[in-house]
Amino acid sequence: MRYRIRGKETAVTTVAERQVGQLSDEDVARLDAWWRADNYLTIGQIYLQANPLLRRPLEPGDIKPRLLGHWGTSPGLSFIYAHVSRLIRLTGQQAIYLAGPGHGGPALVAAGYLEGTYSEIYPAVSLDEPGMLRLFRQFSSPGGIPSHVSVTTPGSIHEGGELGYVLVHAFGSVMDNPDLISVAVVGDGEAETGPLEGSWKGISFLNPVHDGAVLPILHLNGAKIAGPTVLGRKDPAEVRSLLEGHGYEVLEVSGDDLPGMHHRFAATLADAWGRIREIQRSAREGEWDGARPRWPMIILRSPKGWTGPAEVDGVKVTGTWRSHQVPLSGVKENPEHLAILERWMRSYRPEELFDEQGAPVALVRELTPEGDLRMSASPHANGGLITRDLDLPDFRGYAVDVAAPGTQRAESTRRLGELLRDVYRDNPDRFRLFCPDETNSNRLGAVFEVSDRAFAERVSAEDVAISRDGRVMEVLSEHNCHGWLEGYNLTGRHGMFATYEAFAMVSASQTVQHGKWLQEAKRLAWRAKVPSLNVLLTSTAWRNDHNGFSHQGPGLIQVVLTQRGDVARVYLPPDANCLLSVADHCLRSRSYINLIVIDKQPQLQYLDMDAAVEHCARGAGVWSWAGTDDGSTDPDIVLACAGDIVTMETVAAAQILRERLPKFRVRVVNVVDLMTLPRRKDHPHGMSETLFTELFTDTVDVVFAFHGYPGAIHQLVHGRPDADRFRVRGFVEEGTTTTPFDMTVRNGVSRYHLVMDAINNAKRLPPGAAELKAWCERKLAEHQVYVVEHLEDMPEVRDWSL
Ligand SMILES: Cc1ncc(C[n+]2csc(CCOP(=O)(O)OP(=O)(O)O)c2C)c(N)n1
Repeated sequence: MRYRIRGKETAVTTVAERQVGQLSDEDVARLDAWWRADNYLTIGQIYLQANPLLRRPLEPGDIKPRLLGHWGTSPGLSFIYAHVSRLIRLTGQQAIYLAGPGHGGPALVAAGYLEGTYSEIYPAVSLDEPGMLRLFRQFSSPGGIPSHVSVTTPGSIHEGGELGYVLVHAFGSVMDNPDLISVAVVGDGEAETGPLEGSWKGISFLNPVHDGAVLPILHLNGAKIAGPTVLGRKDPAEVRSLLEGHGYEVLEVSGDDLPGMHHRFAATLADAWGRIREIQRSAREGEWDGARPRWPMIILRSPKGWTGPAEVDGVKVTGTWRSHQVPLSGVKENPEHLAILERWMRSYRPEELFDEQGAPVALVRELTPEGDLRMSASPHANGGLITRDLDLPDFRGYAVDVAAPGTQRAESTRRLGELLRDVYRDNPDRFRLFCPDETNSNRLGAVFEVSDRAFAERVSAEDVAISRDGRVMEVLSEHNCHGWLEGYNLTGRHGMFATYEAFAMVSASQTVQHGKWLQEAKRLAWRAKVPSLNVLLTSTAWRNDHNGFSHQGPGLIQVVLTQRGDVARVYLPPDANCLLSVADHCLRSRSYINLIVIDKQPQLQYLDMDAAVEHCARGAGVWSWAGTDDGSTDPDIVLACAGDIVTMETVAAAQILRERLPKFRVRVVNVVDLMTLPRRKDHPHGMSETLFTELFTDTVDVVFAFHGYPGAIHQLVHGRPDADRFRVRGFVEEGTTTTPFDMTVRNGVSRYHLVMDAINNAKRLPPGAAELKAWCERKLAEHQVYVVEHLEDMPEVRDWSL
């Protein structure tokens, strides 16, 4: 095997590499036995509810009533697994396995079972005949396990249900994880997805010194559910150039002949592993010239449904899309299909693989690595076990001095950037910021004082704060950012994904899928809690000065608040000190999705640090300094707000009412933690009935100014006393490139709209209310004329403060 080291071609073959690459007859026998055992268990899971070891001929009653699962991808997944296990056994390499086509779940469940991990975690699924039967019966069945490589599968950090994310998870898992190799099997159907196509670029951000390595294995079995795949039908030379163009050293294995495939795959895997080790060794020993290494990857061309029934009812199955799910249907009713199934299962010779008790025989077990090196038992895949808390500075040290509420402006996210800079500095091995090219734009650029952007491609003289040693992750792909952070979190490390609010919807599906993962993980005692997925949305709908409508979309809030209360949190800090308090809380939390929404522009500051900490701890509170309500009786109206810009409008509206209708009693309530609004039985953060009444009363009308879509608040206060009295204003899809205040006007959430709403909804109106309404209407008309003429907001609005 040949490597490029310091520009020279060198032949290096280590002893270990030779061992991995060459198979003796015994090696082939072990690999073949393990693979047969895994395939047998895979088929058993899909089909059988009795007679697991075929001790007697199959009968219709042995067959499950509903045949669910996916066979086609499974033999390829287990073939690779067997070879990687052998490599681990020989070399002690730490590795985890990510199955892109996660629908091959039974193959990975079978692997964990053969490795003994499954029974260690789920003792009822023991390594004997009754345990095997449980393994079969639980698969895809009510009360059992799902058909994918899901949270219940030991060794998994990747479900592979929603296709496209295997490489992003794999790359995230190896960042700051120098000893780990993540083997990532990419389905050729999966390779057609946008996220996957964009994720080959992971190597352009990998550092061979402080990061581990990803070994992508593109599994070209040629078919998807119902047809051919693009890469499967492309000229192989084109596929090769595509991947070489991404910077990979492409190694190929192709065929279905046995044992030839074992020999060729073992040699190729050894080659790939040797190349990875050599890249790492040379970089870690100071011999690296700094150029982006050509990391190896493997293309495996093997038939879909390999070793399954070649034909069924005269139609070709193996090697075609027909083997994707359950290649034999109607087995209970169709004696011919039952006979094919029996022949198929017996072709693996189960009597050679499992002993009298039903446990795997020595030949099968001999492939299994020791203890934690088993991929199904790797602590990397149960990252909460090895996670270390962040060393966090005192967030109070970054506070904005607030002498009086609403009198001075500051860029809140800039303070957060300073906090994150010090988190980077103090946690060089376990914290990263992920951002689609907007760290500076989001005012988080202080992090560059201690870390560059990571970049493994060529750097030129004009580039700033970017180097191969950097650890700030900037790639113009929300999918990569989100997925890398998930992989980083699930292997025990901490981070934050900061993105423009509107484009968080690009990766919203990942947010949803990760929420499902966290939710399921919480049901499993053996899955230790992992650092939370922190998402910071800045550059929000309300202040997208030069961007306009495409950049105005608060949809992710809507997405996250429909997730289950055990995992979802939404915070809308109104100013810098609240942001710092919320961020500190989120960085300490475990196994949540924390959504934080705050704008990056200079904005009014309201609370000093002590008040902010108290306010954020409660999640919502009365801002008595903003209203005219002394708390002795119910106010005439409650002006509530959640979100920075609408909070300013609310405080301004309260001021107008205070000055122009001094007898009108207004209470201002600010909500930071959106999830305090639901009833406690609907969300664990839900505030008590008493507190809700203290803030919102039981009967007074509430004019609620919300950062996002108004329906969200109605959804959240559902079931609260007289929920109909909430009159919510928020973003109603009125957007364009315009002035900041005009955005609030267009969406009907300006201070003038709020004042009119207050007047329209209060049960008791003092004299002068009608005149004030008319004044507001005049102000709005004045605004319309002014902005068109002057191209900016009226000074009384633009420079407004308390
Ligand atoms: C994003 C997404 N779209 C569609 C599907 C439905 N789906 C499940 S499996 C599959 C085909 C996958 O083909 P491939 O990745 O080649 O896997 P394999 O052939 O190895 O089964 C599709 C389209 C999905 N799971 N995820």
